[in-house]
Amino acid sequence: MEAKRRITVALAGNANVGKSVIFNQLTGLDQVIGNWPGKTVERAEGTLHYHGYTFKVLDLPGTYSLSAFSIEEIVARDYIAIERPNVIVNIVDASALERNLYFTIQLLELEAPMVMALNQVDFAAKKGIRVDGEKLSKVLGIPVVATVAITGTGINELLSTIVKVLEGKTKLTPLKISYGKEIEDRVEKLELTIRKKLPGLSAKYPARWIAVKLLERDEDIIRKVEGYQQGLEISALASTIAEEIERIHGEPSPIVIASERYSIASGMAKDVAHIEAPPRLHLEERLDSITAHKVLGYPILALVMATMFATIFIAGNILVGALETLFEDLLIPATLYLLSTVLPPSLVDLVSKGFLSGIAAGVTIALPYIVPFYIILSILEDSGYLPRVAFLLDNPMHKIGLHGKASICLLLGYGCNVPACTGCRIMETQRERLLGGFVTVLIPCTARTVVILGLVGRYIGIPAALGLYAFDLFLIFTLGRIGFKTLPGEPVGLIMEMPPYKMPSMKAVARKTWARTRDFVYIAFPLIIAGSVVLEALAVTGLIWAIADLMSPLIVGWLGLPSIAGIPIIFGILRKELTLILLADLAGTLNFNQVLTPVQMVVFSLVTMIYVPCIATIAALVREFKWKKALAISIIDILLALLVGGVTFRLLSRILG
Ligand SMILES: Nc1nc2c(ncn2[C@@H]2O[C@H](COP(=O)(O)OP(=O)(O)OP(=O)(O)O)[C@@H](O)[C@H]2O)c(=O)[nH]1
Ligand SMILES: [Mg+2]
Repeated sequence: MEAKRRITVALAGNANVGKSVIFNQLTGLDQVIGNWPGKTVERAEGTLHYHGYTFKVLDLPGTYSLSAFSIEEIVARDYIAIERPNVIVNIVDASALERNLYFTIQLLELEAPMVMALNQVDFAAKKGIRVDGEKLSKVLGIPVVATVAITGTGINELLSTIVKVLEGKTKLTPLKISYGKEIEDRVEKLELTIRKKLPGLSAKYPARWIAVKLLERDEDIIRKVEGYQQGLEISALASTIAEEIERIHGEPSPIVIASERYSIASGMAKDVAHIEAPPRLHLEERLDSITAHKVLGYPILALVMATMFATIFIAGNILVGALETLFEDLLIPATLYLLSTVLPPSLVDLVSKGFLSGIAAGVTIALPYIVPFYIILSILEDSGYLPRVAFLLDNPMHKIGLHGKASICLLLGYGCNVPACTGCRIMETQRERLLGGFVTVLIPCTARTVVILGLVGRYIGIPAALGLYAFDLFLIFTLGRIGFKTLPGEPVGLIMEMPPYKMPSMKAVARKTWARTRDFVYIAFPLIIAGSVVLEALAVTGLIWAIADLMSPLIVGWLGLPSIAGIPIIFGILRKELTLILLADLAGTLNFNQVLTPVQMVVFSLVTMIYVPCIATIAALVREFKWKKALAISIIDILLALLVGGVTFRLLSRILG
């Protein structure tokens, strides 16, 4: 009997409660986590083996309700009702119990087999809130496990509870939600009729739930009901009943039902949560009022960004110096010496130029900037600062036809354009997503930062590098404005819950940095090495000069760069940092002073910063917006890069020369 059973477990709950942290704990995967609502935009799947079971774990996007307000909500409830996972883990934020229980009540109405993870109990305790899990469990009739997802506390107990439920050792006696008498009687009447007349639909969704949804005038359910024979009759009946409710309560029926649910949730929350001590969150509150301040907020934002890049730059430079010495004085000579004892000189040469120099360049040029960047970005993401930025930048964003949430995508873009592009789905309309994607890919990601800081920052100075970032923002604003004029339409207002500030967990930051660095190494290093080898092959065959000649009018004539720089720029489509790494490869030195003048450094960095982001981003664009739009965005970016590069070359040459 102990054959492995496959079990599906879905994690459901409000946004920002810790679903993805728990998902990562369970599956060992690395879903995005951070302190703002709406990170998970697509359901993710992972596997876990536990006590002879194979769990398929699903991380669902966060939703506040299970009404037909947004696509995610319909997706989530259809998944729960129709695909019927074996167990739903309702993840609840103990520090915001009432709002979370509102969602729990809807899950109960869907009659989903449920276990509750009462998460963030540590944060609730800091706010002086203690939730009596046992009492909550009795009230709801389902097991409640207290967890602190970021430390992994309670995760094992959660798993063993799920298994007990599966094996029938823990019985679920889920609370039946009942409304006030006038509503309750009518719901029951409608439920009975539905059960009788719509057996097909009642097999999919619980009949009582359909009744409640019809009274809530849920368009999706009305459509589904009317798709059945006798459906029209049912929806007419529901409509009459809803009107009766409206007459009694003097309010639209969906509101009457929602407020009944709220009062149930709030009654429960009062019953099980105890405010033990006055909140000790003075620091967080003060931080909140300063960072989201109408005036002070902006200089703080500028300071945060400048500090971020300056820190990355300083830390990066120290690391570059140390690693350069390590590689050039020790590792490379030692490896070459060892190789020369077994290989003929020509092969040693190939390995050295194609392989070793590629790795050395990757490690010494890229990693030193990338790792500190990831650390700082993770801290920003986990602290809760990003939603404040969204709030601050709401007005400027409206000027380019977007709203504040888009600024979160932009900020994430500094890390990597790919998730930032996908993250644009947190915006409400297709038009906003497209505009958002269009401007997001213009944000210099870490790879481009490697070029900007490693070249302009290092050889000209940090102010010049920061100047490039500022110019980039100007460009985004201008293009965004043009995009807005071409794709007219008013942006939806900013609706976003403001999560409280939190001390980022160092463990989570370390884990996230490690995951991102690992991805970088896995994806970028093979490309760096392949690029170096291809380049070496081009050099050996002499093809490199033919290509350089061919590109010379553009690269030398228009952009004013040395002809050799064209090839790294082409390779940069694979990964942006390749432009600099291959330039070092080609020049045979890590000292870029010997290859480029300061003006050329600026032009080279500008072109790299602006022209189409790497292949991975283009793929993300295709996925989100289909290939025509992706192609259009890519072409616009290439032309723009060339235009800006050529003009800058002429301007700077005139000013400086
Ligand atoms: N203090 C504390 N913080 C937590 C806990 N669980 C999660 N967090 C933090 O809460 C934030 C949100 O966690 P996520 O897992 O990203 O939330 P989510 O539910 O997946 O959110 P969406 O994908 O946006 O719906 C992150 O900053 C986490 O570090 C916890 O138990 N204690
Ligand atoms: Mg998530």
